[in-house]
Amino acid sequence: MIDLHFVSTPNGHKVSIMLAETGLAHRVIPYNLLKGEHLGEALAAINPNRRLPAIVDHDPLGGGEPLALFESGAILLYLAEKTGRFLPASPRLKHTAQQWLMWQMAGLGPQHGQAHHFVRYCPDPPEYALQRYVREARRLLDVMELRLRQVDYLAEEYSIADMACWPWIRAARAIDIGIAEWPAIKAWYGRIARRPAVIEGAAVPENDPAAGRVMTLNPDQWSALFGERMLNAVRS
Ligand SMILES: N[C@@H](CCC(=O)N[C@@H](CS)C(=O)NCC(=O)O)C(=O)O
Repeated sequence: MIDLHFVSTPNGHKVSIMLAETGLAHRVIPYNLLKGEHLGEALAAINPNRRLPAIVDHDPLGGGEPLALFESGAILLYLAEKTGRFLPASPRLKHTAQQWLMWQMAGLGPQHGQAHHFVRYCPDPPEYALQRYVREARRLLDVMELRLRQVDYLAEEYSIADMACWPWIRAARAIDIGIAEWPAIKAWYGRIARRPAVIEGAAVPENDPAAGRVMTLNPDQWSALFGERMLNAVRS
């Protein structure tokens, strides 16, 4: 049994999709970020970074004590190794999949994340920051488009690299980026969206507090996500 510590965001959906794809037994433990539930000691014991998703595998690869893991990319690699699925068998394609997974973790996710911050959460966004992150978000889509003009999936076969990117592409509409501008991404997006496990994993659970486009947070909610409450949780 795997516990999935979860919030309904692109990073969370990467893992809920992988769990649906592999059919591994799991239970979802939802957190409400706006209430600061992720800042408490329960998550800190699993993830000192106090961010989601995280997992605890009670029947871990290699045996022994339950294994706690954080960072969605590391979790996807672990689940791929545990099941022997969704990482290509050939070394060439396996490393290609890992390359695109790292690209998602270091580029697409963080840069789109900053664009989401300034477009959706920042009360008075500076024009410079808006331009900087939306431009970079779009540039990364240009990069992905070039790749997907050559291949159906990022590592030629459907893999955890696609699972990592797909929820962030889905979320781009919330920052007014329409993927119709990138035809190869649009086709790739549709191929993946039709997979039954993606439909299942991407719907878990339907409690996205940030589903709307622009979020107006009260001061306490803002503090839990971006201010003193967030900072003090790690320092305490
Ligand atoms: N690189 C991390 C990012 C985790 C992350 O930032 N998660 C967000 C939700 S998508 C979170 O927990 N936010 C809470 C906060 O910012 O305090 C991963 O991919 O797992």
